[in-house]
Amino acid sequence: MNLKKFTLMIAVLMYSIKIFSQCSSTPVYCNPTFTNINTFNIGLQNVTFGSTINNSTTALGTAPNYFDFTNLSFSASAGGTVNFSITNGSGNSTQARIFIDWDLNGTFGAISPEMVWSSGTTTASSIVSGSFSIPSGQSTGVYRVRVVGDLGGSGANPCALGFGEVEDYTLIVTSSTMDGQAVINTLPVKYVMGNNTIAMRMANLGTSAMTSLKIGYRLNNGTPVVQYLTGLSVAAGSLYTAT
Ligand SMILES: [Ca+2]
Ligand SMILES: [Ca+2]
Repeated sequence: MNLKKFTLMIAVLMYSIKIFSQCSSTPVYCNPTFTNINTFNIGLQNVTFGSTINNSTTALGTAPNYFDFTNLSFSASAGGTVNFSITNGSGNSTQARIFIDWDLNGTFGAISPEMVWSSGTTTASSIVSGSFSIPSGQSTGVYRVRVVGDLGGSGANPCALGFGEVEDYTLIVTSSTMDGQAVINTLPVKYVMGNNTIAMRMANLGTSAMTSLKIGYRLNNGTPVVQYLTGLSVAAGSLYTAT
């Protein structure tokens, strides 16, 4: 049995009839802004990463233009290679780019290394593909990936677009010597009086399947609660959400 342990500390502020909790160790990323929101069919019709992500979506250019798919993940080890493909929107020429926040500072650099790939300008509905490498010294962990599709020549900025769409995904950099995981977030962020159902999203950073979990948490400096989850089958380099 591959036993893994999480410890989650939840800070709680208690008000008269409601309890609010805020707990997040992940960076906060910009919500992209768009100059032109209309049915121009500019954006991303499909995105693939490795063997685990093949996500077909609309690409209308109408609101919403930003999509959080960070519940979808792909994995690779440091020094490894990731294959990907992007299908442009059907309406206009598109420039697509992929960004990864390698240094986990909450921003995407506009140039290499955090802009890991750029398509130049390609025609509507083109399927553009390629690969990028995980830096050889990259730390094991969970990373935000941002895919941007904008009107050809517009620059495909990660935070401010002319047209198009933005989709975020999760990269898990794994290691054979790593047995740990990361708590990515907890849900809900707002608690009510009485029983609350909480969710914890975790990443298996190792290269073997995870079959059980030990989760510990403590509220308001109270007695720690430890819970064991067994019978799991969480593949190496993938996400798991416990509720
Ligand atoms: Ca889309
Ligand atoms: Ca960064």
